[in-house]
Amino acid sequence: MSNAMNTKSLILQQLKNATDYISGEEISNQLNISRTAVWKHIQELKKAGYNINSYTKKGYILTSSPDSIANEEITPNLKTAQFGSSYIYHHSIDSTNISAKFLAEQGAKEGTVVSAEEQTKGKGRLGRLWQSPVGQGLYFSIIVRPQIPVYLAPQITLVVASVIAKVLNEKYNLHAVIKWPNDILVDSKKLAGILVEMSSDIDRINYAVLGIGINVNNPEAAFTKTDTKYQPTSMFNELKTKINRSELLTTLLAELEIAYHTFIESGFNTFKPIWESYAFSINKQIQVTTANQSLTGTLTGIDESGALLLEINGEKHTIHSGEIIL
Ligand code: BT5
Repeated sequence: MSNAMNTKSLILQQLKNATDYISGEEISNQLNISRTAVWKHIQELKKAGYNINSYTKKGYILTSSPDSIANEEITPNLKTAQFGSSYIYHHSIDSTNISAKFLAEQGAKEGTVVSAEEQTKGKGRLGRLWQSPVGQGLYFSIIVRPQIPVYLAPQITLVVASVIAKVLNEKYNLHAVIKWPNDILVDSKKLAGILVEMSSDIDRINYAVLGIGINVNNPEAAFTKTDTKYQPTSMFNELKTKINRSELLTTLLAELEIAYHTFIESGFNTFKPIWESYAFSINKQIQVTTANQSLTGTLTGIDESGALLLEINGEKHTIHSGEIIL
């Protein structure tokens, strides 16, 4: 965080903690900056959407904060040691995954998070697009450097999916399920997607970028129905109430950090039952398309590597990559 950002954040914290007006003089004394500097930072906060009333004799009072995931709203509220300790926020960006990959190549530390209010080229799998309208969803990417065998990398997507499903169910009361491998659905509609991208040698992962997109406060009309396969939904659509995105993001970062460390230390076995407990259509008939065929059978679970297990006429099939058709 730059010094200017730090000071702005500190002023904001003072305003948030104050129960009444706080004078410019008091802020300037506490932070050891001039009153003009205080005034300038206040103007910047106002521009960023904070409503701050000022009276010459009394000072400043914060009357409302924007629903923002800028540093000022995230950094002071982080409950993590690593995830988000370097937090790079953009108002608008092509894709947080593209940016995170670039930073990872430059040596960015594990746990670096890139987020944005809007993505102009949000990425899905296989060159698909992720709609990322400004200020409505969460779009963020976490850089990790897992020391695990390359063939186990697909498990990372499943760990992330388990965490998102758990948080949505337990903290937000949403009946969210995981559609293998990377979709989070509510009521058969897509609420969130995960895109894990990685760089590796034959025997070693250099880094992985965990890209997460969640529809949070999008009104239904916000989605362009580009693809009829997926009916989108948002937390707001389902719960009929606005969600505080910064709180959701800091909660997810905390839960993801714990899960990631458990996964690295103890392996996927801890997550397999959690994943299966949230799995969409478990023990039901599903149709799966892979690169060269379409299969119909009963989804019985996943194996240790994270591959999908499908039973067709009593025979077990293992599917490493593909898509479940709704
Ligand atoms: C995904 O791909 O679901 C992965 C999405 C990952 C997005 C995050 S946002 C932060 C990070 N930075 C990025 O650039 N990406 C990641 P896939 O399974 O391929 O699904 C893509 C399909 O979902 C599209 O073809 C549409 O049908 C549908 N879709 C697109 N935008 C959507 C949205 N906002 N909500 C629901 N469905 C959507």
